[in-house]
Amino acid sequence: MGRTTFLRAASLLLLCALGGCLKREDSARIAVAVPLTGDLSVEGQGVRRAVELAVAQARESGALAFPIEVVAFDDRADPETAVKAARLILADPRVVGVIGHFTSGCSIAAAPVYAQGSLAMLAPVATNPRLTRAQSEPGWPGPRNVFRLTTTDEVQGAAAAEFARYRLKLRRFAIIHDDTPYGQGLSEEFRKRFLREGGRAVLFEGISIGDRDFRPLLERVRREAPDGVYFGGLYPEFGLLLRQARKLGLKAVFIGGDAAMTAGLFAAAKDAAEGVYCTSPGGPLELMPGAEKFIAAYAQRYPEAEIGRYDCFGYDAAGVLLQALRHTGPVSGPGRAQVIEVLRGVRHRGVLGTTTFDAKGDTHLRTVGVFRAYKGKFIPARG
Ligand code: ABU
Repeated sequence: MGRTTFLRAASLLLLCALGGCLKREDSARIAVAVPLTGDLSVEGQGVRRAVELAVAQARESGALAFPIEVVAFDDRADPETAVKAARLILADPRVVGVIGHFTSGCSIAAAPVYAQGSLAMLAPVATNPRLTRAQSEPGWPGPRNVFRLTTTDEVQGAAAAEFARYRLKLRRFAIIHDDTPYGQGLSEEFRKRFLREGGRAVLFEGISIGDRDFRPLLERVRREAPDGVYFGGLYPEFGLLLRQARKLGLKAVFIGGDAAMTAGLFAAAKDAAEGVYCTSPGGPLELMPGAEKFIAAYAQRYPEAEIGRYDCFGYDAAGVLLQALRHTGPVSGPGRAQVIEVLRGVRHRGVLGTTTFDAKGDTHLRTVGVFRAYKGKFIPARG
């Protein structure tokens, strides 16, 4: 037994000792907490389906020696609702881990609730760096329980800035964000790297989720005549902004982040989406190491559903958690901390590649792809 494995085993024994005689359940539940209604429901439902697929496969293969089921919670992409859902999840003694939340705002709000009950949280797609950083700060109310399957906006924002500066050779950008932890954080990361690479930010401005009229802001953008506009936010606002920008005759190149890169963008922006660039952690699904089997299994189980950009992250989050549960069994109460301990050293080969976590809880997989909207689809961008 290596030193690390020995230390991990020793700390598990200590946890068991501290927890006294740990109560064991006969069965386990994995909670998935994502938006199941509202603008982001297409993405949330996709993640839920992917988690259910992974759990069904584990059940069917006999990989687990106990019954397991998925329970889904709708956080409506709203941080307050997410906290309420987190409290319900924590109160269920059969829940051994949670996959969620979808947005960074919900994830950041709910993570300390799960920490209070030593419940592992696997965030499939929330990209704000603060999510994992917060758990190393003083006052965190439990163990470091957050693990993230996607790379962060530090990486994504920098990738977009380098693409803009060196591939597109653009120098002046207007930057607009949606005032959420995700949108603002991503925009700040873009700006930081863009300035470092010799670019200029001629405007940095927030809008609000639900805004419908961007024309006064776009008039200001037009007066600045930037080469590009960077948008940090979700697809409904980005789609509307694109339409209004094109109507005003703005010729700038538009770049968005992963949450803009959805089928919903084409519905919201119509023709104005054409030529827009977006970054997305993980690169194209088809080129991911475990894509082929995943795509086939997904199509077989959900013949009516189109596979979404984020589903592979939900699927691998479930795979990682299931792998940990093979070691811990269906724990509850203080025993939930055992799942966290095992996750720290997990090594899971999934669709995204081989997931392992750094000391912060972030994945070591840091690929970011750049895509371009072309005839109603996103295709890998050449620059
Ligand atoms: N990164 C995709 C989901 C949006 C967010 O992080 O809030």
